[in-house]
Amino acid sequence: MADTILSAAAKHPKPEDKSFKYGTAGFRMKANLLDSVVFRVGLVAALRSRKLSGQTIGVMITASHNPPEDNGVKLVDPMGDMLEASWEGYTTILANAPDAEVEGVYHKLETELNINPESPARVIYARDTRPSGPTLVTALVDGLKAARAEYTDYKLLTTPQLHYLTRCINTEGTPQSYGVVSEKGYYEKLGAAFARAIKGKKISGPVIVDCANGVGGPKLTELLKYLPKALEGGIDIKVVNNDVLRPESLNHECGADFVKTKQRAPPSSKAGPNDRCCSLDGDADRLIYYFTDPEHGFRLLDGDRIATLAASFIGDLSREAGLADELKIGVVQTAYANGASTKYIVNGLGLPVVCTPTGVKHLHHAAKNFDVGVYFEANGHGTVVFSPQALKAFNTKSPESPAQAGALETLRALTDLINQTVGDALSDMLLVETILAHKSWTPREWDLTYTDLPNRLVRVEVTDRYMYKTTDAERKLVEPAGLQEQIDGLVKKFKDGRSFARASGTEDALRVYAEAATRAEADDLASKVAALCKQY
Ligand code: 16G
Ligand code: MG
Repeated sequence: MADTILSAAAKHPKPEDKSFKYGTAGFRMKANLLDSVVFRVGLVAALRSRKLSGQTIGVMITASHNPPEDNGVKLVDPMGDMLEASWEGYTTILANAPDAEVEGVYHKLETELNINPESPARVIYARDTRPSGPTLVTALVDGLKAARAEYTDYKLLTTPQLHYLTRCINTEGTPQSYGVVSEKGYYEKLGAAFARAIKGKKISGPVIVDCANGVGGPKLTELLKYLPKALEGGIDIKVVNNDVLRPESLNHECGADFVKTKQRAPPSSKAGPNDRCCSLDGDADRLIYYFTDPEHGFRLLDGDRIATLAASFIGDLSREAGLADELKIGVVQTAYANGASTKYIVNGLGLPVVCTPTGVKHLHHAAKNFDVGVYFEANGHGTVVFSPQALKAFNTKSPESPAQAGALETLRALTDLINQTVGDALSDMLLVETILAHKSWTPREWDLTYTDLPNRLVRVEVTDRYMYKTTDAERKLVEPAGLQEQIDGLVKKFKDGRSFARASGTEDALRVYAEAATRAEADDLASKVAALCKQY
């Protein structure tokens, strides 16, 4: 078997002078540079599965909100979590080995990690709609074959669907079973849970869903078949930007990242005043809501808003269910969360907030320390995770009144509706729709819960982004020495000022975020901090 890896690696040569790093989004770059990387990810997936005695590992080929010519690849652990951190390092090592050494490095990892080469290796994979996907799948399969893994091709899926399936496979037939192992099983689970969650409530008007011309479009269209229809007291979903036949349209002037960073609706939007709109990103793991207020113009309801909405709803339900004292509910955010949202959660909702570094794995991990852990990045990626104790309480508490029974049933429905493996735009959208229906809120009423501080995010080109090292969940720089003191000095001059700088984990740049009492001050603070950082 040994020379199989050697000869297969030769068919997928590594571009010379190129080094790769498994970062917050796995490997992501121009698709034509990824062939060798994806091949080697196939090898790592097999090793990881063998290390875990044949539990199934997921591989997703996607570049999310990046332009169509990019692609990416990431690994999913058995419970649907992001790949364990130490394995990011092993994956990076294998990705950077010269072609002739791949086999040696593979066996070295096998020995060092104490992996039995005779253990079974099982892998499932899927991809988004990018034209480069099928070729990269070929490279992946060559890697899986060379490592003698069993594999299943799930073809086109959203990223969260692959996370869901990975967990389903690994829990099948156990008390922790997460659902039927099929794409249809996913739709049936969400559809049934949504029907239960909105029972007796009315969803007002349609919701317009911008699918970024990505894989979310066909998948949402499929999901619709499993949802209660508007005429039967269900939901009226209008799917837009659902063109997966013109690859160049993917994420082009539409999608969650466009809406969040440009702070405006996609130019193609035909939504009228107060129409409820939302956007997914290219692999449907981010969700952003918005509407146009006739008086105040475009209004963004981002990940912070979804987190506060979910936390307030689940907090209320737990109280109604008589479980408030038993369950620890908390919210996890990053430094990008608007200061007004943090204040609202702590002072308005009376819930604790934890801040972690950027990247889903950090938030997810911290959320697990609560019984109900609500986590969202401001960019719209997030979900809610429930502890075994919370699930047990929802399922076993005997209600003392019809109101308590109702609250418990809604909580149980939510645990099925919410994708607990990872942020899932389709599931999150049904969650938001459920909550708005329960509260009888329009987007405007949702928007009025608190007022965002004006903020600005700028991308700064620097010679070496690795020079900038942070602490305190990326809110403070420790290197270069002296820079943080200067930023602090600037921030003090602005009312409600806050600013931080951190190196991007996905591109060669520094990001500077600033917020302040007025738009002009936020812009001014951001550009001053950016200029300061550039000097170093
Ligand atoms: C990745 C992360 C996302 C984060 C973003 C930050 C995952 C699955 N995705 O897309 O959560 O917000 O990176 O990018 O963790 P940046 O480091 O370039 O600012
Ligand atoms: Mg994404």
